[in-house]
Amino acid sequence: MSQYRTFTAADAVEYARQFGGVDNPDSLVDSLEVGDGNLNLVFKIFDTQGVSRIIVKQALPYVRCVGESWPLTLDRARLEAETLIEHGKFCPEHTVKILHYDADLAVMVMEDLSDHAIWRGELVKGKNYPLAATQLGGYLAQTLFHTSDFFQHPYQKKKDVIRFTNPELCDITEELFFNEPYEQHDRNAYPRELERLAEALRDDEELKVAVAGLKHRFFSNAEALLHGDIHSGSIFVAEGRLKVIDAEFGFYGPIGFDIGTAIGNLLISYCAAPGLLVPREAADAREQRLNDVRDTWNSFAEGFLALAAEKSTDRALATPGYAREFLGKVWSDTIGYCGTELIRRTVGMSQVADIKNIDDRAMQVECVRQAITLGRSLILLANHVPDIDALIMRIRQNG
Ligand code: SR1
Ligand code: MG
Repeated sequence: MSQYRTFTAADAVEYARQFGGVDNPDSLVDSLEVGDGNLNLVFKIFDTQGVSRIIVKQALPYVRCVGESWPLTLDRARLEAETLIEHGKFCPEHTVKILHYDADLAVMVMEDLSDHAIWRGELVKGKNYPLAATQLGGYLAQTLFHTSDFFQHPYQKKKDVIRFTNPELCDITEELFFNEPYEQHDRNAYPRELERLAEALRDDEELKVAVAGLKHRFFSNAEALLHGDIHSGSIFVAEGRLKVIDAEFGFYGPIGFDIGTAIGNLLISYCAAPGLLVPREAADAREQRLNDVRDTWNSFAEGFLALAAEKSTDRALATPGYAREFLGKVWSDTIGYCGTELIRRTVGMSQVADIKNIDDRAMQVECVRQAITLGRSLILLANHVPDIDALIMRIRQNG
């Protein structure tokens, strides 16, 4: 019988004392539940000085932002911890450190990152972290290369595809990214002023065929162990530092999904800037976001190619020229998945602070309109944008 119980604040302190690995466990005396994501409980554990020392995170048996009417597997805590541990082997500097996890309690203990801030919140404030995008591209290169067939032994890779099979969390993505925004659905949450634009998505057969292709590859292409939900709310930043958290959507999927999701959130910030900042600051922020998009892709692509040249273990995949050809397909997928992220965050259920924090209603609607039209163009053009310069040009043309 499962020993699962939902933690109270006191349970979280007791658990951190046992499993936090701190020198003086009795100094941990207090906790505060700070989870503001859609799914889980997150406790900060404080010492006698009031300093936050450690994080205890527990999965609930349902989707937190909806309630018990939407049950959700507790196995996501194991999947999250094991994905982060796996990514941490290959990119420790940019992956949050997991100190302990327990699959039965669906709980994990991890390093405290209180000296960092969530990147989305910083983007909303117009704060720039010039190294963050290059670091993010580096994290993507390291984690995606080392868990792929370029590097993994074929037996180990197949075992890991099974270990990281994540049907319930993938089902959320399959619905929220690839179905609901393109149909009438109760969970959609776009502004009523954009009904005609939403209707145009629903009526666009060419667009829906392209989205079907992206969904099909999400179902089938077990290319690498993805983070699976790498948006700016899953990334902590500080001056010169970046740490990725929240990998419960981890599974073996198409590499372009992670890169496209990450870039898509930078472009949501690009679209939202005029609604959040005064004009001069907004113009600067938009240029910074385009630089971030360029740096993320270049850092990923250069990192992946260098790793492929140096460390490919499969004799056929190591053939000179193959990694570059493969990256061409990853590039097209990246643009397509980036488009679906823009649309699902604006038309669909999972709305983000970049848009929600815009006070002026007319401006908010315009920012959403821009994100939707950009998302649609990117999905349709995914196979026809030759390189990063052409992508940046397309984004500028969108307005
Ligand atoms: C029901 S969960 C909605 C969204 O929150 C998570 O962070 C993922 O992005 C998911 O799509
Ligand atoms: Mg998350």
